[in-house]
Amino acid sequence: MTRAFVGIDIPEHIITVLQPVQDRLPMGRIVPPENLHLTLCFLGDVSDPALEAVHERLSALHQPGVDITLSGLDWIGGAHPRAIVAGVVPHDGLTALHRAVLGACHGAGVVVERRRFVPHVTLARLGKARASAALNDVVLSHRLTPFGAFRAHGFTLYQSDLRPEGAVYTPLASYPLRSEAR
Ligand code: 2AM
Repeated sequence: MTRAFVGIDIPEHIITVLQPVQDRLPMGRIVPPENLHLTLCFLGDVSDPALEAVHERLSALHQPGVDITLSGLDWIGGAHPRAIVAGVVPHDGLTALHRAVLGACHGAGVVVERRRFVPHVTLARLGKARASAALNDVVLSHRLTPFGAFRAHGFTLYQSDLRPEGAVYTPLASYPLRSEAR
């Protein structure tokens, strides 16, 4: 079985903006720069044949490239936040890409958790710790901070290995997005 997810890489010029913000967070496990990404679909543990079927379906997608704008810090996880994230400005193109990837996974027979798609880039994980007042202050002070924009020209199928020292994400395959809308 392979723990897998589909996501979009964050380019260097955005990581450069996000890192000083991560440095200001007074608590939480900071996501290292090489792990920063926008999840399109979390597959969980999938068998090798299912992963191959997902790969085939993702290869067959012909979605256009998507403009992604990151703005504002936020908590996710409801009443007991589990992570601090950079928000992603809602965009029809991104929603359409998410739906297409979800459809590819379903088509491959992978049962994907039904969660509302709230695109974000996780910057730090809190685990079971309660957010401190100092953390709340930093998040509030960056509520509306723009973190930049980029055009996603592709997306990636990742293997995720959970290790005591943190998750290791290994790209298994990358899929281009069309450079112009049809
Ligand atoms: P998160 O950043 O909001 O935690 C790899 O684990 C990626 O898949 C993470 O970006 C994570 O989102 C996302 N993901 C979505 N659902 C998940 C789940 N049930 N378990 C673990 N990761 C999940």
